[in-house]
Amino acid sequence: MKIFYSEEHRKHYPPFEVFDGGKRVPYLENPDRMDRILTALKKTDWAEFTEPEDFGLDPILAVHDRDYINFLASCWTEWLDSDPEVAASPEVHAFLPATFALRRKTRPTSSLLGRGGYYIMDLSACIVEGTYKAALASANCALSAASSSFNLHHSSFALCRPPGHHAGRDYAGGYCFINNAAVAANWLSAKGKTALLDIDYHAGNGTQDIFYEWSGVLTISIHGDPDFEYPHYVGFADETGAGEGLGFHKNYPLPKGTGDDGYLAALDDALEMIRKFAPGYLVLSTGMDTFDGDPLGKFHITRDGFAEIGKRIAGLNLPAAIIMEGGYANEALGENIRTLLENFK
Ligand code: SP5
Ligand code: ZN
Repeated sequence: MKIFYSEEHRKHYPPFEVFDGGKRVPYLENPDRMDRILTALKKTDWAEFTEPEDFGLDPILAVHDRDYINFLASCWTEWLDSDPEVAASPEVHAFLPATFALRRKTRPTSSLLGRGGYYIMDLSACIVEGTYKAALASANCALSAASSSFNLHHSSFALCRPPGHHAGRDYAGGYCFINNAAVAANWLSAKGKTALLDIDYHAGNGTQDIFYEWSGVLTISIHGDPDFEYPHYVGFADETGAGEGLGFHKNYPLPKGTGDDGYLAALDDALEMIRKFAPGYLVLSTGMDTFDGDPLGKFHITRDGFAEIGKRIAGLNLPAAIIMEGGYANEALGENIRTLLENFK
């Protein structure tokens, strides 16, 4: 199986994020996550590591706002220029605005912090020097997997970092900057009918927003109920698409403590919906933060659970572009991913 991977992610390593209550903690979405997965996959005899191709900006701009992407591209150098002393201090060393845009008709104002509050939805999408290049390389990994699904009619894995499913058309959030899975699904949808299934623990709010009013991609997300879990405001069961997209989005909000059985029941329902849609391609937003003991999750999926989840999804028999999203139990992450991927090789 082809594994699309770029070393470009390493310089996207913000030193901290801010948790609820204001607690500053080391950035959980860290390069070590990739090292754990690389180590596990290198032990197999089927992982074929490949550099991503460069697809340019067009397929990214097909799902993202141009001004937002320009903001990501220049944010770090503008931040350094605007206040070199603050920006370079070891206490700060990340771009993280402290003001948020209100839910009224609003606009990105011209100052950097005005654009930051407008384009970033929370305190876990810190921008540092390497962020934009890492995000582009990550999107190219996803596009390479999509292109491989199309050309080889076989599944492949995009080892994306930073992840993408919380990023919307014009916003970053939840460690995500460019919505890799949405970029890949949109690209694939021009080749054939495409379904996107999101199995990250958190609702795929960005993906939902991007495709909400369009019937071209069926989007489904299985996740912790937003009634108690991040991203808090998106991912409810009654959100099923709008306009032309009505009926082409489905959420499965699940309770705290969900284990293998409860999860697999929701998954079977989702797979049935995908079968009825009869796509030619599948994009799988793959978060491993549903794992029992993940520091950000409240589900109890076991390793055997991941084997079964992988087996059932692979049973769709579709060329899948498997896109890495979250998963923060680093010690278990590599083996969890290997267990899931075994089914698609
Ligand atoms: C891609 C992905 O999985 N992004 C998740 C981003 C979640 N960020 C919200 C952090 C909320 C922190 N809550 C702390 C609970 C620690 N026990
Ligand atoms: Zn997640």
